[in-house]
Amino acid sequence: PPTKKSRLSKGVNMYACQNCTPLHHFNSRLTDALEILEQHAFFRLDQNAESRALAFRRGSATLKACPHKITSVDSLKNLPYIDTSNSSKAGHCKKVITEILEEGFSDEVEDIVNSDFYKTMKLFCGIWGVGPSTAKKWFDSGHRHLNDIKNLKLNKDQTVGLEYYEDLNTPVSKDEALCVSEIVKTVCMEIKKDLLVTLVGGFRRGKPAGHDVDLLISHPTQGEEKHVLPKVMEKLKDNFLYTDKKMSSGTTHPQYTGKSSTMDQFEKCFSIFKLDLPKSTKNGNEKPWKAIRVDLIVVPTDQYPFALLGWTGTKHFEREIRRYTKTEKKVVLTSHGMYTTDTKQSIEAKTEEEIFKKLDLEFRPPSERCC
Ligand code: DGT
Ligand code: MG
Repeated sequence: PPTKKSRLSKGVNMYACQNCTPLHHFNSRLTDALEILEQHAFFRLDQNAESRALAFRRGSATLKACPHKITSVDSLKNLPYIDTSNSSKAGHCKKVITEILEEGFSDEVEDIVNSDFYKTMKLFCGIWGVGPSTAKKWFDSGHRHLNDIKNLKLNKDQTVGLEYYEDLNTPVSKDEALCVSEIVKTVCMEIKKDLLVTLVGGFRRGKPAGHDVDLLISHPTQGEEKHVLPKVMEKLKDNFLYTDKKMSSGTTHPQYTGKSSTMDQFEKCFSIFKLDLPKSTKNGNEKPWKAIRVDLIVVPTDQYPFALLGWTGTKHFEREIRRYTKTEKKVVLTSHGMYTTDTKQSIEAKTEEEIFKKLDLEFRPPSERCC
């Protein structure tokens, strides 16, 4: 079982993967503020940007897991990553939460939201293929509008990201995601009738809208998934506005995959999909389709439960379950599998439930991983 240290009072645990974090919770006013601070820290790219951003995200995750509305500073006591007696880094979270509870707003958050820097960074980071470092470079050169960017040297992703900026920054509805999923399923069935297409990411957690559609493609027989992706892409070529295929490195054993927790070695395709809109949503001057970001990830069946867990998110949930696993269990968990850190012994699992069980974690269905 988790060590005593990792279990704190009020039912909120230290590792977000131990908590029940539903999509709808009681403290969104506070978590919205902390997530603005998180994003701002991430945008600034200064020395401790990452750990500062993480401190805000951890505070936010704690509040999301609170089974009640926080209405007083007193009730922050013992909350992980917020109560200062547990960590010095929690001080900033507590200060902002206190301001909002007592004044109704936080000057710091208001100043950030209204700043040229934050608004511009959000605008530029909304371009597919643009991260904070490129956005900041443009900001520092004096650029403030999308029009300023059009004549700069852009890579392929950024060029299409800019071209479809409006569509790609309009949330993808659950219906649209299901539509894309059905189209992909249909062509997969034509290739091999047992191919399995699974909608993962935020939609699997129950989000009503998202920024993209994440689909796992697998086959119940090991090896039958090989060579499928090029065929899927060929059959869908009229549905794609853009594709960026990533080859599998071939070394998908968890021991040999990269260090980064967000990268994996599956064969995959990052694409922009052209989804025809139903007649009822078309109006006269609008184009009859919508550009949607779609990721197709091909997963061998023996790694499927790990890929399912890894691609269901949230990003913070993934970071936390890997941190818990490494610290508390001395096990490395990736989207490919898990193994013990000392003897490098692989630990098998056939389902997500089995992964949680082998890690001595209470099972959290996708709808409770919204941290
Ligand atoms: P969204 O799309 O904004 O509504 O929210 P999500 O949760 O679907 O976020 P998304 O699509 O960025 O990522 C879904 C999950 O998949 C997330 O937990 C992280 C994981 N993921 C995303 N990209 C990669 C990747 O390149 N490699 C790996 N291993 N995982 C990834
Ligand atoms: Mg997604």
